[in-house]
Amino acid sequence: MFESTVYSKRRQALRDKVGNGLILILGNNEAPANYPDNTYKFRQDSSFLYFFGHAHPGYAGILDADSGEDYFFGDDVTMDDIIWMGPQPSVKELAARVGIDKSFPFGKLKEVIGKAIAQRRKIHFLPPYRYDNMLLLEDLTGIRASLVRQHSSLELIKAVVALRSVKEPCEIEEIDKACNIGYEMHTAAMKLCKPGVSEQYITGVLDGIAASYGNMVSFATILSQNGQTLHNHDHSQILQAGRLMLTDAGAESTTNYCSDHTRTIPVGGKFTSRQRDVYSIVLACHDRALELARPGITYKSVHLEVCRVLAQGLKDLGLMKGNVEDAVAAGAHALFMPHGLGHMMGIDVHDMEDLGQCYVGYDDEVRPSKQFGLASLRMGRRLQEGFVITDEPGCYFIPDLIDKWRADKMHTDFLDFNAIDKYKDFGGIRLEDDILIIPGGSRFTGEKHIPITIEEVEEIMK
Ligand SMILES: [Mn+2]
Repeated sequence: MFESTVYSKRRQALRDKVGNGLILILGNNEAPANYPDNTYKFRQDSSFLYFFGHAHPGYAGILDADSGEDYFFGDDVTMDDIIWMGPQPSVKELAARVGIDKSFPFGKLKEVIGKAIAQRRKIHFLPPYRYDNMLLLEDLTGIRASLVRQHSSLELIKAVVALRSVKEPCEIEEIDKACNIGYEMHTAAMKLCKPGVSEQYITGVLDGIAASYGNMVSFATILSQNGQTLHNHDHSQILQAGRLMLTDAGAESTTNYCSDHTRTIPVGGKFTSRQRDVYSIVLACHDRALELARPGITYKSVHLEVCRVLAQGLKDLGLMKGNVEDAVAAGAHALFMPHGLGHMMGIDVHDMEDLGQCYVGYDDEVRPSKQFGLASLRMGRRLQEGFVITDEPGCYFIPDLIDKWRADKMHTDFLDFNAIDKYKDFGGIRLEDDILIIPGGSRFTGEKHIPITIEEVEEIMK
């Protein structure tokens, strides 16, 4: 946790932005896995962490934008809890640690909300993504659980996005720590990536590293020889010489700040010449984004420039043809890169995705696209100092997609399907780093940069 003033200042800024009414921020609760007492590892709601700090289940907070007061709700532990879990701080103490002097039992929440509704005051809440909180909101507001998401407050969503998008120095320090764990994970994967080793074993080692240095992985690890499947969670393969292994993995710091890196490396430690060709193109894309990312530029324009680098590289390789600018405008390159260049990162690996991607990555100026590929760009708007985003271009050969586009005669002016067919056994390459936007440019987050050039990767895998 940070100093209590960090949270007091954030809540004051939120009250100022929202202006009036009650702002209700719900924490998360335990989620049973296979019976009530055997739960998934607990993860607090990220907005609750941001404004109320505490990473334990069973709490809620209210900010009164009219009176300027904040309330913290939760139940003190019983003797039975102490016997099983040990002594715990009182709710009053927890509230004080985040600068709040008014704390109440959880049951009081309904009374406070009910009174405000009776007074016709606006109740602002964020769109819930857990079903128990949808049911709680139904109980508190009278809005049916299936409809509560639609009644979430757009003013509150926009205010939270505005605050959480720009990272404070104390947050950047935590993201750097998460990235340091990411370095340990990815360099371990590079050392283990040998023929005969199972994907599952390396995945397990990485998950263990995340848990041993910090909190846990920031999302389910993607690790596969079949890197052409973008989010491949199947780890059933045994590594084979000549294949590539794609690892997209990250960690959470002890305060739940995230990292998210991807590397694609040759099983056994030496790239083939065909792998070098494609890898060099993706690396050029990655580096181009770094050159361009700075305050004031839209990330959509960076994405499109990266797509032009990709298309030019694939044209030089004989897989694409025609005018590169036109090919990218038409979306032909999306056969090879059907996803976006990156997303925001913070207390969530896809930061604030629960609040709505159109509010996090887009605004009145930059609107989401419906074009295949570009539609998957999570972050399009103008970059600001203090944003933390990912730079993650890729190049994939997805046999089913290639066959479909060929059959549908898609973009035949720009794609040479006879040449592309020869790459259907290639797999996929993605390279991802996390960057902080600083005056005039960007910097990598974390102390050490995970090997990324062909020389660096082959060196560490020796
Ligand atoms: Mn990512």
